[in-house]
Amino acid sequence: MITKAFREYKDQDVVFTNANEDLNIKGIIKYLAKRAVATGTASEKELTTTVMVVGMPNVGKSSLINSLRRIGVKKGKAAPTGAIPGITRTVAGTIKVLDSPKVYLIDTPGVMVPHISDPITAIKVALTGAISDHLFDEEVIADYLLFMLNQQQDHSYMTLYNIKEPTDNIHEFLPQVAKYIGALKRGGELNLSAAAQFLIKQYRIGKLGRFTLDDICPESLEIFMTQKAEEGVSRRQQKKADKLEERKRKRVVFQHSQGDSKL
Ligand SMILES: Nc1nc2c(ncn2[C@@H]2O[C@H](COP(=O)(O)OP(=O)(O)OP(=O)(O)O)[C@@H](O)[C@H]2O)c(=O)[nH]1
Ligand SMILES: [Mg+2]
Repeated sequence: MITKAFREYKDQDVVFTNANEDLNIKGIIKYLAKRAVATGTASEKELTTTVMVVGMPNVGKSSLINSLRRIGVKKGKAAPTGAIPGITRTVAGTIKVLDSPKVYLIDTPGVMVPHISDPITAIKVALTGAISDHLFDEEVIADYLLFMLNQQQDHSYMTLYNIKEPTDNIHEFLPQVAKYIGALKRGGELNLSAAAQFLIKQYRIGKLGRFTLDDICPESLEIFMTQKAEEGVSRRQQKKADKLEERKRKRVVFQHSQGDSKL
């Protein structure tokens, strides 16, 4: 369904993968190999391609490279990976993932959009782990997660955490989870922040079900892209207006200082 939505939206090539299970890795290698072109001298020509792997932080770029290398050239981990954003810090050369044709990948540090105007989008980005956990309020993120679960009528949290009835109140929900996992502060008070962090982690490892936070269909992709384009235009217009204002202000200051010097 999601693959279809992306394919239908501007004919993009999309493939779902799982670096832990090497899912569709051979298919990606074949796809890359097809892009190899002849390089080198006339006597020593070889087919080769170099591809840069880009994306938001912590989405699995380096893990994908390692997975491609494991299958393609049967070699071990070449790119460092980890469950927090910002593991890859620099662009450090190429990594070979196939010998013939030669396919090289370039791992890159995750890139975050400079500004997220929509607070819900910001919460979704935080929930998926693209922003460092200390930069947001975990209880707000857990509240959104509870909302998403309820919206899908997925009340499996009741059996998972021994909760008697469905709730949409995070202030009722978190204490029950904290109790269930035994998250206590010194002095015996329930540690709600630890309960929220626990839930976020459970979501990220798929224990609360596997679902996308965005509604993905060709229509919603179209709406999203149009909104982004409009936001881009209005930001550019705002920047222009700010520059003009700044120039005007400088001119006034300059005229004042000229006037002052005549006194
Ligand atoms: N379940 C699952 N976990 C994955 C997959 N790919 C990566 N991970 C996990 O996601 C976390 C981030 O993986 P990385 O490969 O370091 O992500 P990255 O995009 O290179 O991150 P940065 O270098 O910080 O931008 C790690 O804990 C991986 O084990 C996947 O396909 N499935
Ligand atoms: Mg990385």
